[in-house]
Amino acid sequence: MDTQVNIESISEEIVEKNPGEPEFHQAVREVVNSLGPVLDKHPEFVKEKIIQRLCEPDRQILFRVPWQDDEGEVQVNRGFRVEFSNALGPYKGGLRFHPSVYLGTVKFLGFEQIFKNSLLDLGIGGGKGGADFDPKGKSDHEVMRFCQSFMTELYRHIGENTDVPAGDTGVGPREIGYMFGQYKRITNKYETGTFTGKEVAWGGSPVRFEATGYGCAYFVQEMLGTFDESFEGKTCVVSGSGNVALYAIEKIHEFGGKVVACSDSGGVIRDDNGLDLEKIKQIKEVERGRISEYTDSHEDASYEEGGNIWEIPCDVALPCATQNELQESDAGTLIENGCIAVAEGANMPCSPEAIQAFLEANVAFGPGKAANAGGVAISALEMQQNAGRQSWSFEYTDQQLRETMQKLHATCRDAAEEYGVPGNYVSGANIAGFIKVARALVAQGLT
Ligand code: NDP
Ligand code: 2IT
Repeated sequence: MDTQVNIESISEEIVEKNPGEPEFHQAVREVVNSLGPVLDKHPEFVKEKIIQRLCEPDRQILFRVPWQDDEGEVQVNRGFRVEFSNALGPYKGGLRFHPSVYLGTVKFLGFEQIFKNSLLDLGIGGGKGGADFDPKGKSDHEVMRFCQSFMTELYRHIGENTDVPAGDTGVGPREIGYMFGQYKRITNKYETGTFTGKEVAWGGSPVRFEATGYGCAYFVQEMLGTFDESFEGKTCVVSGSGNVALYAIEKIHEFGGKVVACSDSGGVIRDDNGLDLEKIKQIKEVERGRISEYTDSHEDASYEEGGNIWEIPCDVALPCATQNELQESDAGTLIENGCIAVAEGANMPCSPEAIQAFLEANVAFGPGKAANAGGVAISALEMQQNAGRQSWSFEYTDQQLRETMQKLHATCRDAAEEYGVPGNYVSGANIAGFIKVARALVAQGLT
C-alpha cells in the first residue's frame, strides 16, 4: 500500500466531511501527516480505520444558553461540548468562553486533546467545550447567570467517570465555581471529580492554576538541556497575558531568564528591564484590566497598540495566547533574530508553515500537545486527589508536574528517534499520542 497516497486521501475525506472548519482541518492534517511511518509498521491501524474513527467525535452536543444581563435584557448564546474519544478514560478537556468560539474551534481543541491526554499516561480521554460568550466587561453576576444556564443543560452529559470539564480561555476558577455550584444544586451531589480547576479550598489541586505555564517552562528547560543550554540569562518573549502566559513568565524568571514582552488582544508591552510580573498580575487577575495600563506605573516600558510581539529580538519565544497567532513571516523574523527555542503554551498558536520554518532552521520546537500538557496533567492529578479524598502540598504537586513534563519530553524525543525523525517533537508527540489510543481502539473492538 502507498502510505503517502493513503494519508492524503484520508485527510481530504475528513476535510470534505467537515466543511467550514479550517482549524479542525489544520489540527487533523498536523497529526495525520506525522503518521506515515506508524501506518507502515501497523497495517492493523489502517484496516481498522483508526484515523477516520478518531476524526469523528463520539458525540457533539450543541445547545442554547439563554440568560439575562444586568439590564434585564434576554441574551442567547450557543454552548458546545464535543466528546471526542474515551478510549483511554473519561472525556477530559477544558471549556472556552470567547466570542469567536464555534463548532470548528471546539473540534480542533477536542481533537488535539485526545493525543495530549494520551501522551500523559494518566487515564483520560479527550473532549472540549465552550460557548460564544464574551466574559469581558461582564459583571460577576452576569457571568454567574451565564454559567448557571450553561450548566443547566451540560450537567446531564458530564460526571466524574463520564466527562470532566475544566478551564481554558475565558474560564478560570470563578467560572468553574459557578458551574460547580449549579451542578451540585441540580444533581444534589458533592461530586468534586466532575470538574477540575476548582479552588484549592473546595477540592481543587495546588498548582493547577500555575500548571500550564510552569509546565511549558519545564518542557522548554528540558529541550534546552539537550544542547547544554538553559533559561539562565536568556531573553524571552511570551505572548498573551492570561493564565498560561503569566505562570510561564513566573517560572522563566525563577529559572533566571528575563521576559521582556507580553501582550493581549489590544497590543504589546515591552520592558527591557524584565517584566514586573506582580504588577501584571494585579492588572490582569485582580482588576481584570488591560495590559496597556502597565506603562502608567512603568515609565521605561512601552505599549504598542496592535504591535507584533514576534518582532522583539529574543532567545526563546512562547506563544501563549491563541490559535494561529504566529505565522510563517513571524517565524522568519524570530529565526533571523537568533531565537533558539519556541514552545506552544497555547493550543495551535503556530501556523503549519511557521512550524516547518522552525524545524528547517533547527530551532528547538515544542508542540502544544506536549508543551502545554502540564495543565491537564495536574487536572488528572486533581481527579486522583478527589477520588482518594486527598489534598497534596504545593511542593509535592509541583514536583509531580516537573517529573511529568520531563517524562513527556523523553516520550516525544524517543518516539521521534524510533520513527526516524530525531529532534522533531511534533512528530514524536503525534506518534506517541496516536499509538496508545490506536492500540486501545483495536483492543476494545469496533465502537
Ligand atoms: P486566558 O483567557 O487566561 O488568557 C488568554 C490570553 O490570550 C489573554 O491575554 C487574551 O487577551 C489573549 N488572547 C485571546 N484571544 C486572543 C486573540 N484572538 N488575539 C490576541 N490575543 C488573544 O486563557 P489561557 O491563558 O487559559 O489560554 C491561552 C491559550 O492556552 C489557549 O490557546 C488555551 O487553549 C491554551 N491552554 C490553556 C490551558 C489552561 O489550563 N488554561 C491548558 C492548555 C492550553 P485578551 O484579554 O485581550 O482577550
Ligand atoms: O487545553 C488544555 O489542555 C486545557 N485547557 C486544560 C484541560 C483540562 O482538562 O485541564
